Amino acid sequence: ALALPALCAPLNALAAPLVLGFSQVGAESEWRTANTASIKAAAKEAGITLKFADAQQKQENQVKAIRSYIAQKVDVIAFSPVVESGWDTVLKEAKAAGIPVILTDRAVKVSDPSLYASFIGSDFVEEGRKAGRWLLERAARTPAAALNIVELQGTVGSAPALDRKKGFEEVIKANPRLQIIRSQSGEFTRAKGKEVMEAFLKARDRKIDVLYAHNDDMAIGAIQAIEEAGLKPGVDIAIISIDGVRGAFEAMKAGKLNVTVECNPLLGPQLMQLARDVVAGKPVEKRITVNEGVYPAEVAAKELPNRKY
Ligand code: GZL
Repeated sequence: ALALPALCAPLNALAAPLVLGFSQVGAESEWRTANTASIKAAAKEAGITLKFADAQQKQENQVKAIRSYIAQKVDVIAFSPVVESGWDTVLKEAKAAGIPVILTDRAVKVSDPSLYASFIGSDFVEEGRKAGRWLLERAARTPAAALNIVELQGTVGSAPALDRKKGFEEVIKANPRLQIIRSQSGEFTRAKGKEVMEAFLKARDRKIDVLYAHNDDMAIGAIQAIEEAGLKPGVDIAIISIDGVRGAFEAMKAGKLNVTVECNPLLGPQLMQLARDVVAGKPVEKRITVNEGVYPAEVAAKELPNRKY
């Protein structure tokens, strides 16, 4: 009998590692690539077994992945919801299976907030406000009659697209000379951002003074379209974007982008700690935000070597 506890100890030490099932939006942008890398590296570092699925930006693929994690009886599920709505059913299934769910990066609109344990991600409305404040200050220095803005929105129905639009419009309404004359989704990708910007430029009825892009990848695609139209991005058309990825700092160094609002993708370590706490039944904060800055072109060259994504 004495030997038994000793025997058990090593077995306890070898207890199965925590299993986390993660459903990722896709691989649509530099931001997403950095986010995925952070999650995978942090899981390895934490000794957590990560099951990972890329949904190619389709909600039905995320629902399928979450259902497969429920069937596999993982310890905890986490996901970045591609759009805000349509999650009640599958989250109720996870709850019925007794598997806690953590939201990362983007939020959901659900009937019952107990359907998820915690949401860790940026405040997208504040990111939109920061973009608007930069433009307000610039407009105050530019005594032009009006500043016509075109907007490249993120994925239709996604929290970042809805909230970045909301925050930006809330701030720029302080200056009636600032008008959004066209707004369309570029789906957070360079290719679609370029395609939509080409269409904006072809409609020659109104001069375009400013581009507000909900992420750097669409801004970088738009920069190509602006150059192909014979205009100078960052000069003829001021460009404001969000994420703060390396490509944005390189574009600012080249004088083609005016400012990027940081949106931190490096959520991996915090997610792993949150997963452990949730599985251990520890109380966790319902809403965890990350601190983020604003980087105008003037600081790009100095800041570029410090960038982690
Ligand atoms: C923001 C994230 C957005 C990024 C885009 O947290 O959801 O999705 O801004 C990414 O680059 O595609």
